Amino acid sequence: MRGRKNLQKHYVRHGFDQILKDDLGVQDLIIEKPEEAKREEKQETKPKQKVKKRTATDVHLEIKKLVEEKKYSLARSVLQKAFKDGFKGKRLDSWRQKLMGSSTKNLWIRPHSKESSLENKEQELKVSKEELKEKTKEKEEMVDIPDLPDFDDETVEIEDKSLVDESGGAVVFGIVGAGQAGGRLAESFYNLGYKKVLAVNTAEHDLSTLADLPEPQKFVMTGEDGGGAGKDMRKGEAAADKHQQEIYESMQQLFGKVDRILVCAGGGGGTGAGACLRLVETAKKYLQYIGVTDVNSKVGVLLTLPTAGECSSPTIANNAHLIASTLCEYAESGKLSPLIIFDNDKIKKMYGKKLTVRQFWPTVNATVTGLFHMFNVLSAQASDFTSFDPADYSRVLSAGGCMIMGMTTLKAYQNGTDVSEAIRSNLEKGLLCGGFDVATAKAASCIATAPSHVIDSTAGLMESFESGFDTLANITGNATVFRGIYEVSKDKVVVYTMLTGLGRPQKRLTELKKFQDNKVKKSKLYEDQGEKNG
Ligand SMILES: Nc1nc2c(ncn2[C@@H]2O[C@H](COP(=O)(O)OP(=O)(O)OP(=O)(O)O)[C@@H](O)[C@H]2O)c(=O)[nH]1
Ligand SMILES: [Mg+2]
Repeated sequence: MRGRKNLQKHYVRHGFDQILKDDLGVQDLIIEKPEEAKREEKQETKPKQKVKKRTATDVHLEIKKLVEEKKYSLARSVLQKAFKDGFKGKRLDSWRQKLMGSSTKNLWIRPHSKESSLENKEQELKVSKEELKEKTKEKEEMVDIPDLPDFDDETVEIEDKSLVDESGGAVVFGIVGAGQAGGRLAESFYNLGYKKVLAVNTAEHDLSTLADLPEPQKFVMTGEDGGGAGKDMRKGEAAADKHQQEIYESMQQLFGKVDRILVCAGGGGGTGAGACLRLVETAKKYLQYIGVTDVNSKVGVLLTLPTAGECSSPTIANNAHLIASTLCEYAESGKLSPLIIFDNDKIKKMYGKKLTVRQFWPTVNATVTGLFHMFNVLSAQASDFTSFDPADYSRVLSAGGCMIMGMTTLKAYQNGTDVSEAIRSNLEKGLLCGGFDVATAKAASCIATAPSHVIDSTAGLMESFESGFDTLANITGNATVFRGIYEVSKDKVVVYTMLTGLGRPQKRLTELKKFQDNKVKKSKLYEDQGEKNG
């Protein structure tokens, strides 16, 4: 670390007296002229030596070294400056891809990131020195005009230097993944084109396994005693508390303009479940900052429930019960929307014994994010038959309460009874979380997709689908059913269902409670909630 006096010398050497005064909060600087500065003055009178021109290779090597030293922020600054200075080349493009994701619009510097060091500052100062010179030059060339009073702009347009969403969905989501499950789900979303992703974890190691996510999209919430929360939700909560400001700033840099934010976490662990509510708070603040209205219905949570095997640990069952019932309370009282619950146990049973250990989580995650994506992407597309439009999708997302999704492949679809039966069975077996009372649903979306040859040759298919949709409305106690019929390239007839505004999955929560050990300490934040939920 550079000492205060050395820091002063360093700033003076760069001619930034005012910046230094501001930084130190003093009026005047009483500094001896440093030896280095004297030496530099002397050197100026000597004839100038020939300086070797900097090449793209030099820039590449400099960035490589910084990345090896994990100084990502500084590496980004160097890269940004190099592009500004006109350096080009495959290696620099590849750094851009690695450090900033695929978007070329994404040239930003993380101002308060973890590794923000004096060296960072030094680099930023170099950049601003040049900017200062340029500005002075510009000023000299400018025409003098009289001062006019400032206009009171009603809305401030936010310059979007963030990542670009490539999901093709009607709604632009910012995704925050907390803990290992949350991080992996976030990565799975990223691979579907949801580029506005931030993964946070108390364990740096878990973040490093998210190979597809660019480094700037990972944030380590350092705790008091090293990595991981060890299934202690209080630690996850405290870490998110401590880093709330930095996470907020990361959202500013990565998300830019988004319509909604979805926080993903696995119920059962310490980090994701513990940090979840704090992240919801931060997400709401961020949406407010970018001018989104009604933020309570624009921040949702995607929560997974643990498998029965995992619940043999009372801590996991206790954590899952606590976070699930707390989030249900939030969703029921309109503090977030939607609360999407996926049950790992149910998904595990659906795949039976087909999956290897290596395939298990990636397949579960691809199922979860793929199903979610399906509704977003179809609502962005017009159908020649019945469109599930963006306004319908928005209403479903804002309906509050819990949300579940499911899909079913139709073996028979020749008449209305076939389709109705398939939908009925989907609500019983095909939803990716059980224990809900589907009659409590306030709204539902049902989208039928079929290949061209089925669409062209099946007489009465439209009526069959319609009667299936009506069945859904009946079973859900006359929830508003938003419908869609789409022609797709997949050679199957599939019906996707999304129910929302549901009451909590009481049966599933009771099941989790069976595994609980009441001696497990509860976090402060959840204490009252835990008592309330029994
Ligand atoms: N769907 C899904 N669930 C997962 C995945 N990994 C873990 N889980 C579930 O999430 C629960 C919580 O585990 P983690 O996400 O590892 O926990 P954490 O939030 O990192 O918390 P700590 O490890 O205690 O710091 C587990 O009990 C699993 O049920 C995943 O990749 N996908
Ligand atoms: Mg973990």
